[in-house]
Amino acid sequence: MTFSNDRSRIEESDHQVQQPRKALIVVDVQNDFCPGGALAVGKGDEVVAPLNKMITYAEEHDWVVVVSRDWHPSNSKHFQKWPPHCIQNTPGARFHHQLDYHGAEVISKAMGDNEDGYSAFDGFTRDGQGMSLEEFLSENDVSEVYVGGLATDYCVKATAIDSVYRGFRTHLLIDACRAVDAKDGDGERAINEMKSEGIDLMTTEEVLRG
Ligand code: VGL
Ligand code: ZN
Repeated sequence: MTFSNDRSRIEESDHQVQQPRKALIVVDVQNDFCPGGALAVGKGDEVVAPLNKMITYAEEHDWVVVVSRDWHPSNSKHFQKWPPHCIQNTPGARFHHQLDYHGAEVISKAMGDNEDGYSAFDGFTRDGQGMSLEEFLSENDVSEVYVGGLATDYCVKATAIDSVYRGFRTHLLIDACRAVDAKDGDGERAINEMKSEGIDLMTTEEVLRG
């Protein structure tokens, strides 16, 4: 290879404009939100299979993959509203053992004593000591986000709405989320609310088909 070819290659990379990227955000697929857990979501574990397919697809297409986790201190005031769940470093706070999260960036949220922290946008990288999710997505040139996980009527909804408010084009993976449904219809109402906020509803199959 000649010197001038080398030089032009360097200039190309110097001036390279980053293409906008997509991100998959997998919300709170943790043992306590799955059957047998402290705050079990009905059929919560059914999100694992479609989300694993999405993770594989995302990795093959150079997307950013994020998994959020509810990461509460044991004395959280959040436990005045909810049974204690997802306490830092306990088995209930671990990701579901079948979730393929190992290549993903982990976002820890709800670490304050007085914090509900439903949205993944309330969380941070590096065990909660690093950058916010929004900074992380910006650093990775993300403009479009796909959200799934647990639970539709709390953390998924809060995350998707924060995402669209922050200007990301936002899609909800309707087959890859499940609701707490404390009141009958909460999940359905959450989906309608997300839709009216401008969030696009899609199935995993639609994404995989391209
Ligand atoms: C969640 C209730 C309490 C969730 C977290 O992940 O949706 N729900 N804490
Ligand atoms: Zn919680």
